[in-house]
Amino acid sequence: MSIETVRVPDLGGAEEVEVIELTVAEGDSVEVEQTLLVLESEKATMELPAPVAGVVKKILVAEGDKIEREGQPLMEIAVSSATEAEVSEGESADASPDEEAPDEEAPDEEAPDEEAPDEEAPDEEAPAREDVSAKREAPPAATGPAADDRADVASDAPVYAGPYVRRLARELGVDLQRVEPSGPRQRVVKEDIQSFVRRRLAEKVDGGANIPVVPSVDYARFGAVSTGELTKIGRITAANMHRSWLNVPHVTQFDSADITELETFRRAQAREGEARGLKLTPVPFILKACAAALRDNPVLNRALDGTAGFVQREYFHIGLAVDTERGLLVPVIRDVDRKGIWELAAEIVEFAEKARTGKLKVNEMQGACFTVSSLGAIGGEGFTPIINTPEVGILGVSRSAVQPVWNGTEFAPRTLLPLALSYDHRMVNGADGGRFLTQVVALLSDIRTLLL
Ligand code: CAO
Repeated sequence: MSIETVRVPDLGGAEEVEVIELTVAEGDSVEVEQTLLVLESEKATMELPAPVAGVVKKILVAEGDKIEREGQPLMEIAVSSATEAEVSEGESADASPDEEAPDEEAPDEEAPDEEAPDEEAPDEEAPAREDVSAKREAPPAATGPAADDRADVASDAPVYAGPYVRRLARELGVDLQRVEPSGPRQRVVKEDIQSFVRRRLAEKVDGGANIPVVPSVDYARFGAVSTGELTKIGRITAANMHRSWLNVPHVTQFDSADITELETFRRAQAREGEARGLKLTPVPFILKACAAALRDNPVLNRALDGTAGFVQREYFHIGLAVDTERGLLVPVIRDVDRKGIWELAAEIVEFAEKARTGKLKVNEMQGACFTVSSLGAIGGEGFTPIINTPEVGILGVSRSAVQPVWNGTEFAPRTLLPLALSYDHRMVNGADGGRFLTQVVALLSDIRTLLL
């Protein structure tokens, strides 16, 4: 019997080489070419095959050890005389035993017992091997470029990968469970991560998720121009609107409320308004009607939570869009359902003033369930407001106008208020939206019901 020392081979200049897996234990019998251990550098993972058959006598390194130099002894294999005779016979027949062991003779099939040390080694004995120790499930049949997406693999399936590959995956945000391994013994190697990332990036482009770029135009070619910059509020609004436009499938539904009686009542409050130092506009009535409709149509008072859930709010805070010189601001009027018309009117004036003088606090613009955007004082017959996502609804109010309405016997002059409800069709169905808007219309058309 003689002792064969297995040494670190020529590493081709690789640095920071580490022993990432020992596939045999002391006392194991090994065949020629059977994998003894796996080394990994930043460039590659390599298996070290047994140069001779015999019994592993001594293992001189542990998993996680850094390789110091080429030629460093790694393992000692006791070679029996019978085996030695075989080896020398083989050597005399062909001086290159390496080439005699083609890939098809993979030791996995040849010596299943020796090749399954992982099951024999409990995790407690080799915690560092936890991620590489269990046998990996056979990968699904590769079917081309998309086969890397292993969404079907159980998330707790063990993954064979060394520390460098794991670090690379972490840095790139790649879930190793989803990467198809191509390395030896179902090992994920650096190239697998790279091609995974390449494919995902290509998918993004092919999948149309990228937005075509609007070409820039030299407007000065066509006449005099000047340039300017968006205000900070303008930039934030632009980003929010873009996000909502891209994410939310908007539906906008239109109706008109007959506010003839509301207007008569409102005008009758002029003296009371003077006494309070307030002007009563249609907006507080609209807020009040929305709070009642949110209460009765709770789906509009939800927020989507991820793709499968929602949050049902039990409070009724409503944002009110305020036009300011610096841009659009949306203060939030809290607990609209519990406040009276005058109280709401006072808050609107206070918030509009704060918004226009830059005094709104951040928390006064948070927590809305729904938004009202009124262009009534400005004009227009209708517009399609963009939802302030993650809210699921917004009411756009346009300018009321006196119009002839058929009352069954004749046309009568009535004041009609055009309303447009935009809703997030992922959460709100047309029927929900229809019921909500119909209720708002009914409440504004008969304001006595608002008191109920
Ligand atoms: N139809 C007809 N007249 C209306 C009306 C309507 N729907 N809504 C308000 N008015 C009248 C008011 O009654 C008032 O007239 P009087 O002085 O004769 O009474 C006048 O318009 C001015 O109202 P106001 O603007 O001072 O107050 P308001 O309560 O109507 O609105 C606020 C308050 C803060 C909503 C408003 O000032 C504002 O900023 N609106 C713009 C919101 C906006 O920009 N939305 C778009 C967002 S998306 O880009």
